Amino acid sequence: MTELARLSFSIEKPLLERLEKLLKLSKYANRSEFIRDMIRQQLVGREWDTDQQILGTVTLLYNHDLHKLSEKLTELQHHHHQNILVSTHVHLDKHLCAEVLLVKGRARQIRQLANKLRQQKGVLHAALSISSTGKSLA
Ligand code: NI
Repeated sequence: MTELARLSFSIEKPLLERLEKLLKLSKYANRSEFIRDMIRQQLVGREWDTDQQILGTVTLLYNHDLHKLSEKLTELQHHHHQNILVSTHVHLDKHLCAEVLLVKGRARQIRQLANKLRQQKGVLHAALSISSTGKSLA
């Protein structure tokens, strides 16, 4: 296990009160883990901002009745096959489909892929969730 370091820092009282409120709302067991997670969140954001190799998911919601939409989405995914690790398709009802893609690659490529999917006519929602390959978090 990595050796722990203890630190102290100064913070304005109103900001500390907000931190305590966030802690209470998020139900973290302790302040240290909350702050560790905030740091990790910043590190992941930095990976995305600097176009590193990242991991993420794209969630799509669309109506498959729309002419050629399914084919277009499949074609786009084939074009970006190197960035898509796995995909899952769920038929939500008679018309609506949901797809989740686990994606990996340069942050810019992944954003482009998510944008292209989002911009297809008939896609009702496309959400990109950002995560990490974990290299900067170890
Ligand atoms: Ni479907």
